[in-house]
This record gives sequence, structure tokens and C-alpha cells, in this order.
Amino acid sequence: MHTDSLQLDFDGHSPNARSIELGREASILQGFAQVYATQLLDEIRLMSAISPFRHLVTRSGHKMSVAMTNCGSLGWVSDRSGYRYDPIDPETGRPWPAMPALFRDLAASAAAAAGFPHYAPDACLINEYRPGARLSLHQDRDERDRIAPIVSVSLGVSATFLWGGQLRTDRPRRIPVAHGDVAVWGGVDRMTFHGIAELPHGQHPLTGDRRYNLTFRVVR
Ligand code: MD3
Ligand code: FE
Repeated sequence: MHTDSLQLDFDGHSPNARSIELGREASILQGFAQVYATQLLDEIRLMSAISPFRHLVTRSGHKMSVAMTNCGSLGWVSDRSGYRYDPIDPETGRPWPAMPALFRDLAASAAAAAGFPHYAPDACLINEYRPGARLSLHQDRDERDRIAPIVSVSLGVSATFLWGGQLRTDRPRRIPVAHGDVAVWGGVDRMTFHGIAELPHGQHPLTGDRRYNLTFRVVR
């Protein structure tokens, strides 16, 4: 799609949505999720009452500054033994909350709008950023399927997305991501190094000083 300066309506989703291309199979659909934001945040609140946000520890013993929880049949977790997808929340001993229909439908329609039809994620990682929280450059490589896209939904305070290359040493581009933006990365761009710069102090009417990010994945 070459829609940089085009006004799109994405099947009536969001009248103000525009698409920015980052790579051949990577794009940001600006504002795509904006009309669903209140409902998405309500769902996050309900789910985090079942499986609370927590600061995971990496294999090296470093506590992550981003707090995380999951929904769907699998959830991403990290501890001293490494990273994995687990059907059980290790904190509660219970399955993760089910993925809400709104989440599934939004992820599938964003993927379709970006050129990936029939998207059916089995995991959704939910990240919570407070001021100062960051995610250093990494690849998402714990999923069996390394072609199916990852769909990411940004909510609340704006952040700077770091878009690297195929090597950790490639200098990243800095791309602002705002409330309601949806990013879709698949195919040749799926293994790109990426991260989030330290969240600045800011305020959003729906989230206060926080940013939330949903990342949908096809794990199995
Ligand atoms: C580009 N989250 O949870 S999502 C993560 O905003 C993660 O919380 C960030 O990276 C966040 O793993 C960024 C955007 C994203 C996700 C996966 C990608 C970008 C990607 C995979 C390949 C290339
Ligand atoms: Fe990632």
C-alpha cells in the first residue's frame, strides 16, 4: 500500500486513519484503534484484575521496567530459566484471561488492512509503561511462526518507537507512536529489531501518566 498522504477509511473503521510504511511488510495505521480505545482500556482493567501486571525478571536477573500481563490461550513470561509462552499464569496458577472478541476482531481487521488476511492470534501480551519505563532493542523470537505478523496497539501517553534493522547494531529510526496507532509487522520485516525509548512524563485523559501496548502474536 502506498497511502502515505491518502485519506483512508479502512472499511469504515476510523475516519482519520492513515498508513505509514516502515518496510515492505511493516506499516503503522495511525488512529486505527482510536474509536475503540475506551472499550480496550476497560477490557485491560478487567483482565488485570484476574492476571495482574507484574515486572518480570529476565534470564540475567534484571527486573524489567515495563509491567506485563497477557490474555489468550498463551502468555509470554520470563524468569531466571528464560523466556517462554505458558498457558498458565505462573503468578496465579490459573489460565490467562480469554482474549476478548473486541481484541480478536481489531487485530484481524488491522492485519487485513495492512495486507495480512485471516489473522488469528493465540496470544496477546499487554505492556504497561510508567514514566521512565523502556524496552531495549530486541527481536520477538519465542514464537514458532516467524512470518505471521505481530499487531501492536498503542494507548495512552505517546512514545518513541525504535525501528532497527535485521542486526542489533543497525542504528534505529525513531518513530513517534500515539494513542490509537496500530502497527503491523510480518513476512520479511517480522524479525526486525525494535524497542521503545524511555517513556516521558506526560498525561493522557484516559490513562493518566501511563502508556499501554497490546501485542498480538501467532505462537503455535
Ligand atoms: C517490529 N512491545 O512487547 S510493539 C514487545 O510498544 C514489544 O510495547 C513494544 O516490542 C511496545 O515485544 C513495541 C511493536 C512491535 C512488535 C513486534 C515487532 C514491533 C515489531 C516485531 C518485528 C518488528
Ligand atoms: Fe517486541
